[in-house]
Amino acid sequence: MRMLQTWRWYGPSDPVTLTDIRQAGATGIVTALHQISVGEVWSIEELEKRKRMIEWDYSKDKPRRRGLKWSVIESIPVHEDIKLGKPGRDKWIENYRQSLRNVGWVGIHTVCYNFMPVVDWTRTNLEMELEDGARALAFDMIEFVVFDVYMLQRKNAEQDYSEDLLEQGREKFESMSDEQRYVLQKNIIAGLPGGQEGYSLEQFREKLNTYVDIDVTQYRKNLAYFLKAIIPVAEEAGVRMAIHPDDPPIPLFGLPRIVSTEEDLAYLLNVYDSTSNGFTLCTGSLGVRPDNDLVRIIERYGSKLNFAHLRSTQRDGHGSFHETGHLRGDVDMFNVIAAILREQKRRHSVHRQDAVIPMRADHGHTLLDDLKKKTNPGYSAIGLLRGMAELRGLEMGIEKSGIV
Ligand code: DNO
Repeated sequence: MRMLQTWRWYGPSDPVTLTDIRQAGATGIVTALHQISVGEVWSIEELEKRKRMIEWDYSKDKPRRRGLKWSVIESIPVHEDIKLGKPGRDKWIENYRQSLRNVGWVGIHTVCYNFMPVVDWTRTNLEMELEDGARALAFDMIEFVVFDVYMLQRKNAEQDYSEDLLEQGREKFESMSDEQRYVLQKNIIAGLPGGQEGYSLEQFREKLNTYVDIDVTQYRKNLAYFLKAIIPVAEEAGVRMAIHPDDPPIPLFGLPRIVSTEEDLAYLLNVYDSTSNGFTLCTGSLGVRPDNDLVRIIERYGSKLNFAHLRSTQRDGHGSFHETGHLRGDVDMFNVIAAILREQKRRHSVHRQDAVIPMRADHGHTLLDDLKKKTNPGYSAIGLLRGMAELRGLEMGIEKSGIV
């Protein structure tokens, strides 16, 4: 039994069309109603409208099925008041619950979301040049220090870094032109596709300030409160939640990060034990930490693995990494896929309805023709097509070899 091949589509403004996606061989669509502001209810009307757009082609005389299904929502964003544990959070939680009921009603069963404070996924470089001329997303620790300590000048930021890093950051900062500094700032806080909206430096400082009194323990409590309120509704609606790990899985800007390690997963999955309270196995996020053993995570928590983002990174050993080919780098993709297929088999044997796990190739390189086009960083068609093709080939090989 193979995984369900999905593809993230950013909606009608995505330069990658639904036809492109179909031709790439995916059958599941992963998308969100990006036009709805954070916290508002996703109505049945809006959901159905988008679902029709995805699943039916109206361009000919007669509507035809496209052969695509809206199978995963990524993401329904969580309102900051919920993350901050503010007194007003119950109103936003009620909205979230209503959105989940509506999502289940229209027949979508998987919802990916995250609980990262202030910043969603974070990179310092969106077009790192690889030796073959393709471009990749990268996180450079020294550049991050440049931004945090010398540009943002966050209070007490120096305490978070070694003397050595601070020194390298200072040298780098001094060598950078205004334009380079501007690009760095933009990459880090102007918002990446599908993530939180962007901030100016001033707005960003204010946002960070709202978290000064929230440590990891408090932040975990805020997540637990949210889960206890939404998971029973998700269960009833037939929706499986899939929390996305912190990307990268380390503390940033002194903010609490609570979905970075196996221990973090154990905590949150335990808060409310249900297959509706699951996680997204993002191998590229979790895989940045050498202490995250991905295969062990699948073996231990596989019953709650509700969605897979497959990609790999290459660490430099000093806190920096870049996104490498899907079958290269630090992620042992062979054993990861084998472990997922084993989990599928196990589910099948106990007659679980969700025996087929949706997966998508995550973040491709920018290459070939796409280098000349305007694309969403990490989500250009050709790079993802390459990643997806490699992954499905590997999956087929593993399956046919009979080792699973
Ligand atoms: C980046 C994505 C994240 C992810 C959200 C889920 O490419 O993996 O933006 O969609 O964190 O809520």
